Amino acid sequence: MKRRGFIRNSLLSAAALAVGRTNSAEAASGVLQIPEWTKRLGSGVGTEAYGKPSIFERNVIRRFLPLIQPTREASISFCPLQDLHGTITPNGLFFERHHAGTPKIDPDVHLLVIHGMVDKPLKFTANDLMRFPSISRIHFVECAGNGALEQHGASHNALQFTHGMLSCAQWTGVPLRLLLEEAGVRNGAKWLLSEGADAVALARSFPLDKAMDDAMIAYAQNGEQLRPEQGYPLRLILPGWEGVANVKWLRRLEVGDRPWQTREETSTYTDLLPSGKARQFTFIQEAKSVITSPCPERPMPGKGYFSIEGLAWSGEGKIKRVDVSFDGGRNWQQARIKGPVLDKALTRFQIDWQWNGQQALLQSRVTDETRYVQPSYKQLRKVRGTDSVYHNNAIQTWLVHPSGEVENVQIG
Ligand SMILES: Nc1nc2c(c(=O)[nH]1)N[C@H]1C(S)=C(S)[C@@H](COP(=O)(O)O)O[C@H]1N2
Ligand SMILES: [Mo]
Repeated sequence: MKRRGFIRNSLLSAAALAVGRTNSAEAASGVLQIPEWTKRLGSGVGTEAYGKPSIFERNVIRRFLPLIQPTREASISFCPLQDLHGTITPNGLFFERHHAGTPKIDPDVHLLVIHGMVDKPLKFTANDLMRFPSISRIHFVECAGNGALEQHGASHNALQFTHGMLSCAQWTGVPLRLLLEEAGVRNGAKWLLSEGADAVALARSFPLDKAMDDAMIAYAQNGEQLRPEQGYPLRLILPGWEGVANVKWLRRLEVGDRPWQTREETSTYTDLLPSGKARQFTFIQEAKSVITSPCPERPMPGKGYFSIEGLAWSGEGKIKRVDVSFDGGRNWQQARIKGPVLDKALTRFQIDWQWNGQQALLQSRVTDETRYVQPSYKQLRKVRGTDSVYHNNAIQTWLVHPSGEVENVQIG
């Protein structure tokens, strides 16, 4: 009831004039002018062989950090989460993380080989894999380094840079379990090595259990073949696991009985703890959430009713609830979940806000189906110390100024 009241007072009178009666030209006169584009024919159909967004959306783009400009060897581009709706990332805006550039791979030449502790080594082209029964699943990919720059205090005043190494797509491919059953995994096998065909031959070890659970070899992303940046023609998807485990341009899966201790699981992607020991094989991206509107790039448009929106996700499974605080974590209110709620996928939440124009500290906190609760920075640092780079899933605070501007801050 309360919410309907806000909307009626602040929005409906204007909306009724602009929308409700536009079928009557008379009622609309004075509001609706006849613009140029109504006076002449539009351009024909098919003028764009591959469609692009409206030119008015030309600022909705991936961005690079000023301090980490792309080189031919390595690059990180960030997804414009502040401009997106729903939970699927358009393919052209999916964040990118490359350790050796984007290889241009001929799908008819590229092979995926499965070998090691198997009865029958196998090789496939992408076309071979398309003969198998496929599955399509919506999953996020988040770099373990998402939020790394925030580990020592608020550093970037932009959602795109604090959280943009995160995207979500519907992946289509073949369950890895099917291929391993075909190859026949030998007794004693416990681990797999996945290797990419890029110039670093990026390689990572992962347990056989994950391979037999929900791992997939993807060849498509949101209905079209994978983009080159996302691993065309074949990519490993380990749902809910740190980005680097999702090896792109996949060319080799070796079955073995122990991890390989590659560079990307020893000198990088390990978390140094206060004890001086490092956590290793921290695969799961634990539950995390963030308010995407308002945010630094999307300031408050003024006092009055505003529907706060955000994203929540968990590498452990489905999210269960999201709470929002307006006062820096002292009081919490449960947000509405905007379904569908999918396993290891981005999920949206909303909460009504009647902003009185005063300073506020907005936070969101997700709880997942395992009852894990997203930690505050204080809680995270208590466990991890201050030398960790990866796996920052702490609660984000946005300071809303009376001017409507929104600032990235860390409190407590
Ligand atoms: N072969 C290969 N696979 C790779 C990488 C790479 O550089 N080479 N980068 C990894 C890292 S660190 C991340 S975060 C994800 C990024 O996936 P995306 O570029 O599709 O967003 O891919 C992973 N897979
Ligand atoms: Mo990553």
